[in-house]
Amino acid sequence: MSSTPEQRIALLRQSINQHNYHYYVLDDARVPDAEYDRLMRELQALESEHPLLISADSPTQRVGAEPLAAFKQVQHELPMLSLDNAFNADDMREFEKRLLSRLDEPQALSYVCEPKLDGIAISLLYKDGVLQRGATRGDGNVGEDITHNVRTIASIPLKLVGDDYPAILEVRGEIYMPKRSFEAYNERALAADEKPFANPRNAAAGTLRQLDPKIAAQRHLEMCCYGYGLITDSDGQPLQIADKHSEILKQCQRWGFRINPEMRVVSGVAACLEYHDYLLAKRPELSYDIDGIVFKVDDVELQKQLGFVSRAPRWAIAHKFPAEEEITRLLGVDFQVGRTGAITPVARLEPVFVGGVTVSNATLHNRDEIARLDVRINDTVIVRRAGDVIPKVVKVVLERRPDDASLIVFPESCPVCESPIERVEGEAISRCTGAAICGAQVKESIKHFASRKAMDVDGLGDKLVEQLVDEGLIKSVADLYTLEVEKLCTLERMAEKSANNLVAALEASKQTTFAKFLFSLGIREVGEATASNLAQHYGNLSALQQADVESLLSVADVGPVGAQHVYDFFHAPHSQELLESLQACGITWPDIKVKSEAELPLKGLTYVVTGSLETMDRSDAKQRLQDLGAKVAGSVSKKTHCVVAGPGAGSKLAKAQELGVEILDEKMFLSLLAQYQQ
Ligand code: JCF
Repeated sequence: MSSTPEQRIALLRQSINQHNYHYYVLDDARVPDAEYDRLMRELQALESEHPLLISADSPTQRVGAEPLAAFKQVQHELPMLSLDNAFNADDMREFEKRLLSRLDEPQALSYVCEPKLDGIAISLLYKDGVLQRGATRGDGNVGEDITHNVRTIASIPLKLVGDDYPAILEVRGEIYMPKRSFEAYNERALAADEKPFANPRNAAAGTLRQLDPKIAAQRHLEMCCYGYGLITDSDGQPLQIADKHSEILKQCQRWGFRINPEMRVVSGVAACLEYHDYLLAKRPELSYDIDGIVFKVDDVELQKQLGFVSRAPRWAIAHKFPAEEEITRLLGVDFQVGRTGAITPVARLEPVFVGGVTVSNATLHNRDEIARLDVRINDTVIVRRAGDVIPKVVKVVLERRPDDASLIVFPESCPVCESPIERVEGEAISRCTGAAICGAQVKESIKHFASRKAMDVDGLGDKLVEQLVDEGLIKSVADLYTLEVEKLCTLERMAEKSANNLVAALEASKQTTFAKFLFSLGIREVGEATASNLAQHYGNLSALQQADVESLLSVADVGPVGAQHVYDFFHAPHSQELLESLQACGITWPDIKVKSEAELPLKGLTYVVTGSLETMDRSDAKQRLQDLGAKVAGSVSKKTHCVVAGPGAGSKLAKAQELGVEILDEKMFLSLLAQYQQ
């Protein structure tokens, strides 16, 4: 039985909306991207054949509006509220005390807890289930109409799900840019010589402020629902859809909105404080920026009794986290020399409390970054410290630039050894060319050599390495093994016991593994994982020393740049000397039995793994392929032999289809592995 175009269009819209809901609201994709794309293409084709059947709430109509000339002002149906702040546990206890003193009966209070998203507050208006407009908060009464941009956001329903929605529904929430999308955006902006955003919040605000909706459609924004405004039936009578705030939000989720998966209902202020600590610890792992926790009395009847003070409800509070951005002054810039000679400009700051610690240094990355920020000494700057990430200067407050602000001069020669500083064409990094004669590079390579994941010399910390080099006791890593207790005891603050311990630790470090030894050499582009892959591949040092670039390129995770660095290292005369002297000191490791050709059936083949797999995570899949000798690459190209694609695979799968590369789904992949099971 065939259906009419109307029926087919309705069916397609319904399934696409359902897939969107599972994907964007429930985070639980129902169909592979390819299937979704097919439905979307079929709908687009039908609609272009029958343009009269196009409706504004069709999933094809998210983009396509013409750019606006200016923003319209809109009056919210009910005002958008703000939140009172708490900054510590005492403020929170005060909050609960205030609540209890206003309520008639003593009682245990239940609170809805949720992360406070650091984005842009918005209000969405639905009439008869169809999105009419989206507006910014503005002054709480009047905001700006951003409907054209809001329509491009996939987690905002154009039409509500189900058929039990009210005639009028005003939904409140936060629009934000996930951290990863923000980073990806900035990377692209920098590569295209465009201005990056200082943080995800600015990125969201800057995107919503665009008059042309195509821009918002290209950037990845999300919306999370946390409240509601006016809700009425078809006679305009206010409706109360549930008697708990948390239940109302769950109903909003059924209507198609995303609510925060971290949301909880807890009882009493002590549990609120526990939730605060839980989320503060989890903050770095969240995929979005938050600046605190919002607590709301869950009982709608109690909310009504408590009421408002001006624009802020008495029944809600934001417990703010320590700010991740602060304002301070740039006192000067030092230039640090790293292990490979890379010169990093480091901002010396007037100490400031940010991200939970006092910060007095922040990275300025490189010469281009200084130019991009247009930062000068004595400028007022914004520093950011998020999680355990190194603090960085993200912005200059130009309005506060003093008359005596002076330009930062990037040095021409190394501040430590005075060798010329060189910048390779097309690279952002400038490097000291001093290598082994540069004291800074020597110190950093010894620190690296002794570190835990390298030779693991217990007790040989950064400070001690600096002391040993400064006092002339060592000049290179090999000298470490000539250290004697007597000489060590001449160092300041070095007792005989510590000296004995250090010599014993050096002795113990001589028994190592091939991978750790390779990593400790500090070859450019050879991190822990690559060192381990090289060790597995070649099994012993002389095989690796004899490898040519082409052979190195067949090692997992080794690209052209890395291969060249490894080759150059083993062919430099001083490296030969170094390797010989280290082995002469007694450093040994067991050679690794290299797998035979028969054990590496996928040798010479390049795989790409994309999307999510059900039976294992991507890194396991990668390891299994590598164990069989395959090289696993991060992107699809002409050189790719095969792509393993799970649900949610996107552009990599499309590229593979375009290039005609073989594609395996999870089932086929598992049978491939089974075929080679030893
Ligand atoms: O996530 C937020 N930024 C957020 C802001 C969450 C909330 O529950 C809010 C809010 C602003 C006002 N609630 C109100 C009443």
